[in-house]
Amino acid sequence: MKYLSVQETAAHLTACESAEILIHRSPDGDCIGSGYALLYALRQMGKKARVVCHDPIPERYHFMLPEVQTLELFHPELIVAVDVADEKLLGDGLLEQYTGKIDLCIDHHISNTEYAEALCLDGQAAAAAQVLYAVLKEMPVTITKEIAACLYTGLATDTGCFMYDNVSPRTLRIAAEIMEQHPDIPYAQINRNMFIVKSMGRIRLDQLLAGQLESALDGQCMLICVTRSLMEEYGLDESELEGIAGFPLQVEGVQVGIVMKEREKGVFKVSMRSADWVNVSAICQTLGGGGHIKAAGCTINGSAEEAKRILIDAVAKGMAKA
Ligand SMILES: [Mn+2]
Repeated sequence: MKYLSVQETAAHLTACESAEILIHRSPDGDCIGSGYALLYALRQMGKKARVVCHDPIPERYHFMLPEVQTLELFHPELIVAVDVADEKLLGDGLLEQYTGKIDLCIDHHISNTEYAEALCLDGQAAAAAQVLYAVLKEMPVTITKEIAACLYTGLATDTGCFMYDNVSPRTLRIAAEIMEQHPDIPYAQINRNMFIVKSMGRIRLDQLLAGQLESALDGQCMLICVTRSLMEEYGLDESELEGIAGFPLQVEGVQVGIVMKEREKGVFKVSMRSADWVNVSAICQTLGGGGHIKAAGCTINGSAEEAKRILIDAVAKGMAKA
């Protein structure tokens, strides 16, 4: 594995004839936005490119997708992962297919497992879109309206609409540059669709979640468990649960918020968020996961009660160490 600078990454991408772009499973605004921004950029340069994801792209992100998908088969010269901290996050089928074959990774997760042959990592960047913007600036590419909309969506979604403390002057400058160059992108509408609009089922779920909050460690840790049966009862799919990770942190006095989502029976996908001083990336790493200091995740196998105990134990240890 070797680390590449933004310039070297740009040169690598500029030199390739075709690329396959991998994004993580349960795709979010940042990996979709970054993945498609790169796709548009490569196609603009006359290269063949496609984005590959384990899961379908949720409907609220469809405005970023190209009108014409390539049906043409090609053998990609370069395999690029974007916003993928760990190969495992590609999802089962893709992991099998691509493991050990990823040429380049563009990422902003400090916990990146260095699985790709070359890595362009900026652990300070608020979003993969922020890293990609720097890379695209070094390529003979015009930041078109479609690329700009993708990058903006990546920045907005990974920063909670420019609210989290991963936002830096650089993040805001990129957003400002994009807005200056493309005043006709419906920014407010994108923000509204990403952060305000929810399905009726989701509104009902929020209500239900409030009733399900479980307090641990003297109220410093707050936990919610979303089981399959709950999702079925409320007619929800996983993409609708995307924003709930921050929900437990809304409670006053909470330092660590945990949301457990049952992906399949006995398998919980866990999102952990820190309000202030607790490093949840370090905690999740002790459980085989990782992420950012204030936003991380892992997967826990077992019954809901077992998983809760494991998580609360790990948080208690992590808080004691800090
Ligand atoms: Mn990201």
